[in-house]
Amino acid sequence: MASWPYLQATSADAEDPLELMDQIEALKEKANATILAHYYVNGELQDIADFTGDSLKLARDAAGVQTDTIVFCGVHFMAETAKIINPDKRVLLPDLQAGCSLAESCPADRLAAFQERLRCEGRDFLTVAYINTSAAVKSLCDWIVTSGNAREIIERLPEDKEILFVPDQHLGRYLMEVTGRTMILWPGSCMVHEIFSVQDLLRAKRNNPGSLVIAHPECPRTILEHADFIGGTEKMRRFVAERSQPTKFLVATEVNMIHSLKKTAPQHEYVPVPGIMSSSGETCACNRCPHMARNTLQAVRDCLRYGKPEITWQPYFEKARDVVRRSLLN
Ligand code: CIZ
Repeated sequence: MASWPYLQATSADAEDPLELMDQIEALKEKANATILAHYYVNGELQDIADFTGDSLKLARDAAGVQTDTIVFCGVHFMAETAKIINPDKRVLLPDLQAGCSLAESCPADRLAAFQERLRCEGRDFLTVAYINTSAAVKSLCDWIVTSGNAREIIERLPEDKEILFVPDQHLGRYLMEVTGRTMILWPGSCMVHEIFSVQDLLRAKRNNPGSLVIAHPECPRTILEHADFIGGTEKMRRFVAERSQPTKFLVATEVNMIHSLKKTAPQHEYVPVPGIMSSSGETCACNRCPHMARNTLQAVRDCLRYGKPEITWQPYFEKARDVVRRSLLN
């Protein structure tokens, strides 16, 4: 691949958002790049992206990208997946520190040791990983699921096998309920969805009479019990789009999702379910993912300018490639 030719001096006053957007547009063209953005990144990044979506949609979009370079506005495991699907493309992640609490909860060596222990006990099982896992973990798994396709994939698995589900215990428990399959659950959870409190949700409901609660299945059961609709981000979008009557929705997921909901169905009002609320009614910002927040206009501009940080091919990507393609692209 040719060396990165787009170095330019930055002027001190170039950090105005509109100016940054212009710079990104120009650099994107020079670099022959496509920008993919997850629904959990800032609205301004969603607006300049060529594709927005959840992990499943973005994996499929990544498979169809024609340019040499992909800039993935999201977190590390998502950019890894795009690289696995596109070994010959340059995949840039604006900030390599953009990780995921779920992925971190399940390191590959611990999963391998646990699988070995189950095998030694004579257990006959399939390992199903939520997409929020490292590529090294994916390479140890039989299936990858997302909030968009988990139910369908679990329902297809042979009844005579046990299922080890990693790493999200809350999504796993929810899937056990809706599919009727018993699963061995890894004890991981998402730092954003785990933090919603029932009392705060009930207070938000009381303060917004007539509202409907839409909640992500990564939330604990105590939150889902109060939800009118449970689904991943794409399913949430479809749900609000299908309702023509203006409605107030209380949204229990990463707060940036509201940007996409507003664009999809502007007739409704969206109220973020708060992070932890104090007795005075003030809330923390913990319904905002700190990893997703590392994606900024500056970081996107700089990664296009310098051609890094880049996701580089790792030996275990080869093994992860089969399971990614089988699970996400079929
Ligand atoms: O599938 C994804 O992208 C995640 C992590 C959540 C969602 O529902 O979009």
